[in-house]
Amino acid sequence: MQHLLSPKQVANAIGASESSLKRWCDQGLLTTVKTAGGHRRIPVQEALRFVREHNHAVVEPHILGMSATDDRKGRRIEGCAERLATALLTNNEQACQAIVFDLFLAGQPVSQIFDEVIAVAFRTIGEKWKCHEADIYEERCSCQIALRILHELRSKQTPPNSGLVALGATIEGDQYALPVTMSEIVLREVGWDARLLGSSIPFDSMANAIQQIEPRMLWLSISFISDESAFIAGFNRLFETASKTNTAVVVGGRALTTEIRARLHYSAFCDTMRHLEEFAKTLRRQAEIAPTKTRKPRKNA
Ligand code: B12
Repeated sequence: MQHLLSPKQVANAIGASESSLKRWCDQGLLTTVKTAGGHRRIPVQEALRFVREHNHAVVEPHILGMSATDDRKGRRIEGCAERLATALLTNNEQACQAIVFDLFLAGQPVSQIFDEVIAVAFRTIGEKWKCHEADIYEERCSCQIALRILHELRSKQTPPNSGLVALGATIEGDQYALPVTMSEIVLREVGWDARLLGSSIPFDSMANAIQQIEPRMLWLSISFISDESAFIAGFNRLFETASKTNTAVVVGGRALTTEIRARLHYSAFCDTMRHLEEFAKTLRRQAEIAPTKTRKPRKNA
């Protein structure tokens, strides 16, 4: 069920007056829905979009369903990666949430939070694991916390309505869940109906999904390759399937070395979530200018 807020609640969340809030609604800065009794209500995702885009300070984040903040130092990216690594390794989930959600509420692009805070924190954790300063269970536990935070961020996004479907996955044997989940959130942030199929999906199954759903984009995060030749053959076959439905194949991930990439067919390679965001925006603009003629509307799309 949709979580709806009254204008007064949103006003309280950002320390504004109820009349200002109602004026912004009247100006169309906030999209509202009407209750059966004719009262205006604001979906929580819409309130968050407004707050982020218009740079409002949030004084009562819990009203917006965010378990964030207690101070303002977390509103800048600098220093957040180190703090997050420490909070993850000490299993302090509340502190982890505060770091990420503060940045989110402050309007920092999710792509930047992912590239410059979460990925950097995990690099630190990886280094500590390598030097035996962090145990395997601490690394795994950190991943679980990060995934819960990513799922919560996703639930706070406005549902996409562009009709542009993107499917995402990791390849068989690749258990790395964070980058592929981040990609879904980044794509949804720029209006794509991004649907993460999951981790460790065989190429044949991905091909079936492409044929049935005919997405405009397939994104693959490739962090681990067990058999290089089988991967290259399977991937290039998948690219052929994707070409038939005019599906752009976008790839990224630490396992894609320059040598491997030279042997692959794909539409775009991205080093970062920021790159993905920019590419997705461009592709969206192109799709809006020239919708694909062959693609027919699907019941469950
Ligand atoms: C967590 C983790 C794992 C977990 C993941 C669990 C999970 N549920 O996700 C698991 C348990 C799978 C794991 C396993 C192993 N791991 Co590990 N792991 C890590 C760790 C600590 C974090 C990885 C991560 O998720 N980072 C966060 C993501 C978001 O960052 P990222 O991968 O850099 O992604 C960024 C970009 O690459 C890009 N990107 C990535 N994918 C995509 C996709 C698209 C479409 C786009 C646009 C962009 C993009 O954007 C991201 C954000 O900027 C790294 C350390 C590190 N340096 O990253 C080691 C690390 C990758 N692991 C390592 C190793 C050695 C292993 C094992 C071999 C250990 C073992 N002996 O069993 C196995 C591999 C087995 C396997 N089958 O995969 C080494 C790899 C060394 C090397 N030179 O290759 C690392 C670097 C640790 C280290 N310092 O030594 N690991």
